[in-house]
Amino acid sequence: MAQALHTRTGGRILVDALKAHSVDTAFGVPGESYLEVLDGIYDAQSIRFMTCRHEAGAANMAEAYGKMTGNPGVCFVTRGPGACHASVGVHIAHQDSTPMVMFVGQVPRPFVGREAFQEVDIERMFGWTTKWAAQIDDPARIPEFVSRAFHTARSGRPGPVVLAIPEDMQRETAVVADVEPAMLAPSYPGHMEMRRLHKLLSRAERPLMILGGGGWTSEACDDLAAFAKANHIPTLVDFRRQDLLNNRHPSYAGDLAYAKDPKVSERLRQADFVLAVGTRLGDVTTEGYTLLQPPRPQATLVHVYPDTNEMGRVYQPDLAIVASMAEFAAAVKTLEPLDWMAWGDWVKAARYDYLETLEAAESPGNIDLYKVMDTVRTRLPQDAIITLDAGNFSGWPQRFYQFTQFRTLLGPANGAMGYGVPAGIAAKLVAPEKPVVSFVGDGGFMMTGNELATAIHHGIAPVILVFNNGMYGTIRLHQEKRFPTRVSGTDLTNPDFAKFADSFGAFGAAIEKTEDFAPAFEEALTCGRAAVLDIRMDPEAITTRSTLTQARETALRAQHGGTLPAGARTSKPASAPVATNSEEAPAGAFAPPWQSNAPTPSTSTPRQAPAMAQTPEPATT
Ligand SMILES: Cc1ncc(C[n+]2csc(CCOP(=O)(O)OP(=O)(O)O)c2C)c(N)n1
Ligand SMILES: [Mg+2]
Repeated sequence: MAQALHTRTGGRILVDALKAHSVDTAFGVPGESYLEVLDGIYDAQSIRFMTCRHEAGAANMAEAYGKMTGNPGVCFVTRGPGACHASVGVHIAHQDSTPMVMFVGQVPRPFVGREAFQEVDIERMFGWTTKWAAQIDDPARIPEFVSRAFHTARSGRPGPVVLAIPEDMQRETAVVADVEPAMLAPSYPGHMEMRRLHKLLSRAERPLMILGGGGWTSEACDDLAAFAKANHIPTLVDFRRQDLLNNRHPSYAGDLAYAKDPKVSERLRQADFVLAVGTRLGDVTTEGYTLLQPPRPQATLVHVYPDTNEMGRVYQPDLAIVASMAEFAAAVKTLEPLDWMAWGDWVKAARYDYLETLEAAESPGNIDLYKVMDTVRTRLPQDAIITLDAGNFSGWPQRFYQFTQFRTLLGPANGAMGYGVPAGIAAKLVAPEKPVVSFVGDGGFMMTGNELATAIHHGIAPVILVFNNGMYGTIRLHQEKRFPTRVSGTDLTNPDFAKFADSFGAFGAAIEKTEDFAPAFEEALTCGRAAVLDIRMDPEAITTRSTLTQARETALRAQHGGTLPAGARTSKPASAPVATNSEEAPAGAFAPPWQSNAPTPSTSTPRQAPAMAQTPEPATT
């Protein structure tokens, strides 16, 4: 397209390049290192700048935007400190294969390499976690760099790109034309490969499909659902990818998450044919590379992935198909359906086992978390969006919420705490007409809960459910398994989250018992502003399958030849610091901190002080 060329500053050229790529939102925390860009955005009617309160929040929102839309989420941060804060979002985008483009205001070009004020070497810092990290030194090349960034972020295996933009480069002027938006270059599976896939599948007795990774489209999910249905193939999904196949589909057989149903693990071990689509067959998926043996798995492996570099990285496939998700799914859907009677019982059992996991789980204490999940599941429409933080609480939504539509789940597959709240804000920004519910632990909430201010500032209304157990529960559980009764560094003193929310101008309510939840949830969904429900759960409800005490006692038994040592029994919830000797802690010591009869607060619980070891958890509410 012919364009009238005129002189522009680098900042303006960059904003125009973003406009050319239809960028409508940029998340960030301002810095004096990119004033020219902020000034360009001042005039750009089509780009809203979402001012955040911490760069981790901004980068997480940009990542979630990328997951929600399939287009790169754009983030702006300032030099070293901003880039360092934001790096968690880049790591999420990397491990979750999410398109993202982050710009870092950089020291002036003449200072580069002198370790100037706040300087960081962007290329080295982000060398491992990005698909591409570079610095733009010439304003005339901004359109070229932005074009490459958008191509790179979306093509093949999607991922993050980080570009440093020196502040003097942004001020310099150039005469340069804008580029056309980046084109997606899909890769198609070959005809011969599809025939071979058909043949390998026809020989299977216990086939399994695994869906995961990034780069999916709604059509791709529909096409694979049709293929799974026509061939009755039991299908598992990667950790936090349950929205790739309708959980009510007759082939859906569960997710390869942490703390999954052991039958799911067994199913993958038993499979004689695995069709892995989009998944890297990574650490979590394969339970630390044990469910499939590297490099040559016991099952026939067909690996479909959009990047040739991933093929054979850990597992040698029998058939490697380099293809993008939509193109592979469209092709596989057209294969002649196979006679599935050979695996009829296998698929039925897989589905049955999954349905069994939905049956009510026991939840100790005054709040029945199963019932909470039942309320969430029945109250929300199917297009509601769920965002997850990292932590054990996420086992409840991951197990009991049924995802039926694509892009209704945003969760950090890299297990980064602090994701849930920013992701909820980004999701509600992108889809204001849909309910957005964020699940987060008390630990994760205190990492990025400050972004409530961002939600209020921009009028965004996610519902945040804080699973408050007064501890970094996940680590506490690991601790109890490895070092039973020796609680170290995992207990927390929390503010009153309902009042905390209220102080931001959000709706806040404390949930003390099961019956409190449904009316509060209703109000949260309909109040028209951001809402926080502080679910003061029993710390015993450490997973959907076991209590904290059970985990501790199992570990103690293992340490003591199968019997529980005298005085070691801990039958009450154990959120409080637990006796470092094996004597039973006094009864009141295990009361959750918010219970009215909880003992007097103490401000610290030094690890070394034996007298404090039996001190109750500080009351905070
Ligand atoms: C950014 C980050 N820091 C630390 C960890 C290690 N970690 C994993 S889960 C967890 C505890 C989470 O606590 P909380 O959010 O309260 O959830 P809970 O496990 O209690 O349900 C920690 C510290 C992590 N995954 N991410
Ligand atoms: Mg917790």
